[in-house]
Formats: sequence, C-alpha cells, structure tokens
Amino acid sequence: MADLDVVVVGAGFAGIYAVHALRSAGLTVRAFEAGSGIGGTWFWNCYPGARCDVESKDYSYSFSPELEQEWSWSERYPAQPEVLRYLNHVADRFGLWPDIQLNTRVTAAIWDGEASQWTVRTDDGAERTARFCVMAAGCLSAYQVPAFRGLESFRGPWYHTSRWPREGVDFTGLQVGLVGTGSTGIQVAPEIAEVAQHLYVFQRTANFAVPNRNAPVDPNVERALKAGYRQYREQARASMLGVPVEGTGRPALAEPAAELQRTYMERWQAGGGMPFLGAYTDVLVDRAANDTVAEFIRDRIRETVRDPAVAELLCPTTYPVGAKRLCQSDDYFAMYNRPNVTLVDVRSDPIAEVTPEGLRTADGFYALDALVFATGFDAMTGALARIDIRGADGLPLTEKWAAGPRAYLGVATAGFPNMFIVTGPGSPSVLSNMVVSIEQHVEWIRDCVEYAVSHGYSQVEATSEAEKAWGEHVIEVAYSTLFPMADSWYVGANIPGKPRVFSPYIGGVGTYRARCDEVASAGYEGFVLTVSLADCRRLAVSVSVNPQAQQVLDGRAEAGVPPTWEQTPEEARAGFAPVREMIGPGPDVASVRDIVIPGTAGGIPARVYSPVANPPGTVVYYHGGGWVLGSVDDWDACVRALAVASGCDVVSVDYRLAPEHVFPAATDDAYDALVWVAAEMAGDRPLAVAGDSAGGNLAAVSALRARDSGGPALALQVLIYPVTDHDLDRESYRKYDGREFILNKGDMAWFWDHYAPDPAARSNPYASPLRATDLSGLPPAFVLTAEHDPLRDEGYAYADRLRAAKVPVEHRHYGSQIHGFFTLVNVIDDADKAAAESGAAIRAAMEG
Ligand code: N01
Repeated sequence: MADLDVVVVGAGFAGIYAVHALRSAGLTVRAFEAGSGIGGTWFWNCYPGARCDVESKDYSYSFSPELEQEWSWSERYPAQPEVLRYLNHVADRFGLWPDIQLNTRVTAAIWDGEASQWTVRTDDGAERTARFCVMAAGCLSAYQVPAFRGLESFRGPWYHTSRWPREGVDFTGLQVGLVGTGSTGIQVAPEIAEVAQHLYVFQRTANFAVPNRNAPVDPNVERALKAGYRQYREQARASMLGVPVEGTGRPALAEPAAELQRTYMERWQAGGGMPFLGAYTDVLVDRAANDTVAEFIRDRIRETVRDPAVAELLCPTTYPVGAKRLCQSDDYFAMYNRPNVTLVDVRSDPIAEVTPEGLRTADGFYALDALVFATGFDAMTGALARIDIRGADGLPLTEKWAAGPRAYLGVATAGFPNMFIVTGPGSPSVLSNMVVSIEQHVEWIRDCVEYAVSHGYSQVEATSEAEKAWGEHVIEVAYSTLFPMADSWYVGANIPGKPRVFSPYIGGVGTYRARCDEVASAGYEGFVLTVSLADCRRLAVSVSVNPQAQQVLDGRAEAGVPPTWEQTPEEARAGFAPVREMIGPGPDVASVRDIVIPGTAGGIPARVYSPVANPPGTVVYYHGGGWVLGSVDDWDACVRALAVASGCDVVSVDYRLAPEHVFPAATDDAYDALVWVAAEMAGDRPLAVAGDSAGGNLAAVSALRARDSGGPALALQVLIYPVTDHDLDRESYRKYDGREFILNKGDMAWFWDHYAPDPAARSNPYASPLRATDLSGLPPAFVLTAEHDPLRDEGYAYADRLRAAKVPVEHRHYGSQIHGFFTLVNVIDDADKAAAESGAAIRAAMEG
C-alpha cells in the first residue's frame, strides 16, 4: 500500500495549488520543495528588479472567489516580493503547510508496475511511495550558466539571477559585468546601473521590449474589477493567452499606415506586451505584418537611446517580434544614456574567457569586480531531466525524450503511468498566463485522479498513438506561425546540444482547455485506464458497491430471489421476466428483424439490429446466462444499446442451452452463426464477436475456433466479464462464495455442472479458453471486468495471457460494479457507459 495518494514535486504556483486541489478531493498529498520557502520561480528569482510581466489582476489564482476578494495588489505589475507574499498568504489561508516539505529536493521517481505506485527519493535519503506523481517542477527552474573557460578562476563573486542571494548583493562602486539580455537581464540591468561604478552589458542578441507603464493599483479600478471578477476570469480561461486581450480583429496588412501607427502608439502608451502582439490578427503569422510592429519598436529604441550606434545595436533584426518572449521594461533602453553603462556586442566580438580580473572577448578585455549571469534556463524539460525518472520497464524519461519531449496534451507521457506534468511540453504553458494554465492543468489532473480512484483504476497512462498525434498537432500549429523562426528557449536553442523542438502549444488557452475537457468527458480518450490485480484486491477492501447496483441487490433480497443453484433451470429461466420488466425497453434501433441461421445441428434463431444504413461492420453477440439461461429477448435492451453505440449491425444469437444441450452445443452454434454471418451478411465489412459472462466465453471461444479453423477473420473480440476457466478456486470466487452478488461461486459450479457434466470436457480450450496453450494470432480484445464479480480474476487472467501472446488488449475494469451490470441498461448508469465504451472500441476496430 503506497504511503501517499499523490506526491507533488515542487511548491511554486503549480505545486501549491496541486496540494490544495488534490487534498480537497480527499487524497493524501505531500509536496517536496527544494527551496527553503515556497514560491518556485518567485522564490528563486529574487534579483533586483524582478517583476511579473503579466498584470497582477491576471497573475493570481481564480479558484477561490474569497481569496480573490480579500487580496489587494499594490501595483499593476507585481514585484517579486509581493508575489511571494501572496503565495505565502495562500499557503496560510488554506492551511497547506503541513503537506509541503521544504528544503527537500526530489532526486528520483521510479515506477513500480506490480504495485502501481511511484517510489520517490529525496536528497535527505528518504523514500516515499505514492500512487500518483504530479510534476510541478516548473518550466523555467533549471537555470543555466554558460561554460565559459576560466570562470572558476574569477576573483570576484559571480551570480546567476535565478539563484540570487536572499540577503541581496551590494554593487555600490563596483565594475559589474552582465551576460544576458532576455527578460531577466533587461530587468536587472537598470537596478545594477543605478549603484555600480560601471555596468558592462554583454549582449549576444538584442531583444524587443515594450514599456510596462507600471503604477499603483487604483482602488476604484480594483473595486470595479472585483465586482465582475468571475466574468473576467471566464474570459481569461477562454482566451488565447490566458489574459483577455482586446484586439482590433483586423489584419495589420490591411490597415492604413496612419491607423496602424496610431494603434501601436496607443498600446505603447498603455504598456504591456500582450496587447501589442494581439493588436492585429496577422502579427504572429505573417512576417510582413510582424515587421510593422518590429519597426515601430525599433523606432522607439532609436528615439530613446541617444548614441545612434548603441541604438542600432539594441535594435533586434534577426527574428520576428514575439517569437522570443517580448520583454517589458520602463527604463531599460534609457539606461544606455547613462555614462556608467557600456553595451558590448558579443555577437561580433564573442566572449573568449573569464580571467581572474574580468572578462576577455575576442578583441577586448573588461576588468570586473563582479559578474552576473542572466543567461536563462534549460526550459520546459530541464527540471525533469535533473530528476532520475523511470517509467514502465525502467525506461528513463531522459532516454524517452532524447530526441525531444513527447507528452499527450503536455500533461502525461506514454510509458510513465500515473505521472502528470503541470504545464508540460505540448501545453500552452509559457506562451500563456502561467497561472491560468496551471489552474486548468491542476484541475484536470485532479479530476482524472478522482475518476481513476472512484472507478477503481490503479493505472492511468497516455497511449503512444495519442501522444504522437498530439505532438504532430503541436508542431503543425507552431509552424503555421512565426514562432519557430527564432533561436529561442521555446525550441531549446539556448542549450548547446538540445534537440530543436518547439515545445509549447500555441493553439490558444481556450482551445486547449476545450480539447482537454473533451478528452475527459470521453472517459479519458487517449489514455488507458487499468487495474493491476494486486491493486484490485487491495481496492476491493475500500471500493464499495455502486449505489444503483446496490439497489438492484437490495431489491432481489427483498423479493427473496433464491440463489440460482437452488433452482431448477426452468425456475431460473422464468426469473428473467421480472428483470426484463425492471429494465424496460432498450433504445430505438432503425431496423430489428428476427432470422434463423442454418447451423450444422439445425436452425439457430437470431435477431439482427441495424442502427444505420451503411454500418462500418458487423458484430456477432452471445448473451450470458451460464449457457443455461437467457435469450435474445432477455438481452434485447443491452444489445440495442451496443448496436447504437457501435453504429454496427449486431446479430444476437439464440444458441442452444444446457442441460438439454451440453458442451459443445453452445459453442458449435456460436461458431456456426459466426461463419454464416461472415459469409452471408458481413460482406466486405469487418466482423467482431462480443458477449457477456458465458456469452463472453462463447465469444472468446469463437475467436479461438476462427483462428484454428482458418476463419473468419475478426477485427475485435469484446469480452464482457467472460468465463474463461472452470477453476473455481480463485480469489474472486472465494470472496463471493455464498454472498449474493447476482452471481456467486455456487452458481458457477451449477452452471458448469449443467454445461459440461463431464469434468474432463471442461479443460477443453473451447470450454476454458484460458487453458489454450497458445493465444497468439487472436484478434485484438476489449476486456471488461467488474469488481464485485466471481469472474473478475479469470477476466484479468485472460487479458494478461492475451497480452503475453502479443494480442493488443484494452481492459476496462469497473471498480464498483457487480456481475451482470452490463445488461441493466436504464437501471445502472454504468451499463450505458459500458455500452458506450464497448461500442467505441468496436467502432474504432471496424474503422481502422
Ligand atoms: O532567459 P533568456 P531569461 N553568451 O533565455 C543570453 C521568463 N521571465 O532569464 O538570446 C552570451 O530569455 C541569451 O542570449 P541569446 C520569461 O518567460 C519573465 O532572461 O541566446 N549570452 C539571452 O540574452 C523569459 O523569456 C520575467 O543570444 C548568452 C539571455 O542570456 C524567461 O523567463 C522576467 C549566453 C538569456 O535570456 C527566461 O528569461 C524574467 C552565452 N553563452 C524572466 N547564453 C517577467 O515576468 C545565454 N545568453 C518579466
């Protein structure tokens, strides 16, 4: 049993909210944070001038309306200390501290498939196990210092902005060198210039920057915002960038020049980067449109910086504006008018080495007392690469991502079950307001974990196919824009040797959210949800019976329905009438007709359900009832539901029943019907077999017989809590021995006694397909099991044997359901869900 439900790695904006959200869902959670305080990015980046470039009203949690109302930001763009105060307030307010462990770096996370849990190691030597692992380690937390020759010989102190001493640094009267002119360098430079004797800025690539126009928050504006905060947040969630931005809705290239300049100037005066990039619809997709913005900003730089040569050096020309993060500063360019600031172009005069006294370029030497690196991060993947993460079969994440990160929806990666990444590569993350994206991811992950736990699944894993398709979509969208044209950290270009892959998803926050919601409401499409048998046993202790199923059981108890094994076959068969009445009619199907299939032992009655005119395939269905009970009439409702869900013709077969006709009569009829449907009905369309309980047995056996007899070819076998073996000495039989859960061990013994009175016959693989020596070459399987079902373990065993024989298996386990629930449409909601899931599997197999 795992120590925890969830381990969260990191306690920044993402980790903090993950602790709150998962804990509120009733899960046990622990977050490990390497820092001595919470805040992540906002803890580490405490360099002078650190300030958020998203407005405080947007860069704050929306999950709690009370928090939203009670907190007041002092400035339009919050400075680092204020963001940190806010996050500490959140941790206090929601009592999160007991579940956050500071000063603890996660060093390894190893997946244990047998136990369905992660083993998480930390740098204090401790080890914890958790069923789920949420990586909230940050997109920009693995800082990078360039490998300059001689750095270790430097006599003065050097600093990376992302590991700034908490006590601060006094540069008064010093000669300081600053390497890096990204968002960070642009913020820290004016602060250093203010006190240093001289600041040398070593610039490799000039950066676009627009003003912040930072100011104190006007209380009237704040009041108005808070009065309509909920609607405002909704707009943010549906927006492109996670911030409602008002654009003109027109392309820049269609705009008259004067109007264009007026729009840009208005936005320049108002401050902020997003309104600039969102002003026109074509700015980020058309280079000529982009040039109109670029040239506008270059003109402002030329206007501000007095030395024309310096101004030209500060004008970016090699990439489209916005393709690297658009920087924001009110005083960066003006700083170059100070006499104590020198811009050094290390593109034309590259840095050669650091010496004890300073920094040498190819053509010059700069004596320095201190060096500051604002050289950025191994973004998006660096933080995870620094943890030894190993998924199924011990595969290291770094190996899987050697050619670039791959993650379905940016939230999960195939081969790493139960691991979620908050704002991972393939999600909007760094191209959006991070807080909005973090909240969306955390809530989605919480819902997914809750779904898995409440349905009794112990493993949730993205499929490689879904991951591949999503990755292709991310790239396709990226290459329809100008973003990939810059050598930015978005493509990993800032890290020598890193594969060039555009990581974030640029399709927009609103679009992305809608896709994630669709995936969830389709039962986590693109994910495989399974339960290990070990977990299944463990969960059984805690997973209670579904309330609707319990009502059915209570109803039977009240009516005094005796166990099947105490009845005669005739009595038990008659018992279906009240059940049919309880279920009522199934869904309408366009056409339903009864036929008689010529079998080798005589006519086999069957019913054909045709939901549409041109179905993609045909399914042959075998009802349950222990080979003794049941008929197409008794199974009418659930077969209708399956026909509707699959969109396929379904032929429901009334095979001969025992004890009048013992083994192999039922399987002979089942196989004869299949052969006939293949020849006479299916035409060129694909064919599948399906069945529940004893009908699941007949479906599995028909698939075996089709393989052994050279046909017909099958696209899928749908095995709903199938009987696969006559051994009644399994844990699930022991558990339901004598307990009335629709089916119990005594009932199954009774069924076998009637179906195969000769005990030797029961070991025939056409009676107990689990006993077949070879299951290879069988069609793909969709296996459904229920928790409170004596047949649970043999369903698992068959799915495992099929997998071992390299047969693709999709296994769904209904963790709170009882045997027989599939037939109880209109009574138990999960029956409709199971029909929908089986139907979807059938449709997918038929279509491709
Ligand atoms: O890092 P960066 P950052 N020799 O990678 C230069 C967020 N953020 O920390 O462009 C010489 O952008 C490098 O040069 P080049 C924001 O998302 C937000 O500034 O590679 N120079 C570049 O100039 C941002 O995008 C806020 O040629 C070297 C700089 O170092 C992200 O964090 C504030 C070099 C790195 O720029 C990262 O920003 C701060 C070398 N060997 C950060 N190696 C706000 O919210 C690197 N460089 C306002």
